[in-house]
Amino acid sequence: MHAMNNVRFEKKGAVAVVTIDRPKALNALNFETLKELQCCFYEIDMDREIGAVILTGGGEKAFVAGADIAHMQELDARAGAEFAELGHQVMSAVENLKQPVIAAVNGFALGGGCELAISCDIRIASENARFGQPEVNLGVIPGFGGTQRLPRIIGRGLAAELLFTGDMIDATEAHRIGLVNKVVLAEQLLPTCMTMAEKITSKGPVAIRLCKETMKNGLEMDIGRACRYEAVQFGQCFATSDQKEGMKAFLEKRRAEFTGE
Ligand code: DAK
Repeated sequence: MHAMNNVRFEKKGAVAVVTIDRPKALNALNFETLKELQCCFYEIDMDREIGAVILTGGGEKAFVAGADIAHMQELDARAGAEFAELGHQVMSAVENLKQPVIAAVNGFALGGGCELAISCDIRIASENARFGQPEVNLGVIPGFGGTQRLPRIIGRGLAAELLFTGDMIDATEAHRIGLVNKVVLAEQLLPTCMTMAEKITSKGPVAIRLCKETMKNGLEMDIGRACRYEAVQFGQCFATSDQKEGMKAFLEKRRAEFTGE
């Protein structure tokens, strides 16, 4: 991994923890931070030892308070388009990563920060987390997929309200509307995410990868095609040693020893 100024990367067993670490700017995403995230996710995708990823923010106040407004203010049309393109690439890298990604939302997740959280597979929030798409306050629309991913997660009516009003919601409300999977005390946030990540990495690695890929791609299809696609992906499992070991271990009443092959 290259030296990074704004992102920290640690491996804890089979779990990678990625921390966006610019707490003085509430971890706002500037060009350099997005580039570092892009490199980091590229390397994680290639790393077969990593089975799950936790993405969080440095400090106690923010996950990510948005795209960096000071940086954006300087952009001309061309640089703006490049910035939006890079942001989209990072969000897609998270969404399409082979491994599941859990967002540990430890404070503000606003604008580009909310968009980053909704590119993850699972969101777990601390009690002080706040979510919102405040772009309309700045005279712009969400630029990293918010108008598209938010309605797909919480439905069109609720997404419209958040996008049009720019209102912030707290962790309890985010939980009520299905934006986060659970809410925990701040000090329990990383341990809770780690327990879930370790549970995921204890399963058959090929199955986890295929589950993510099949769910993601299938959601873009009609139900008939999606189910046929699932059948093909299900068939793929039978070409793996993980399937043979998983079923053999069950019948022998022992824990499976998966190899990810
Ligand atoms: N960018 C840059 N700096 C930020 C920031 C941000 N998004 N958010 C906070 N900071 C900085 C503050 O300027 C302050 O810096 P100093 O004054 O200490 O130097 C420091 O972080 C601490 O923030 P506050 O002093 O404001 O802290 P408070 O607790 O009082 O308030 C807050 C916390 C999160 C409510 C507040 O900071 C806030 O409202 N922040 C802005 C949130 C926001 O509007 N985020 C959405 C950004 S818009 C596009 C590409 C992308 C996007 C759109 C288009 N294209 C190219 C098409 C995406 C846009 C966004 O994400």
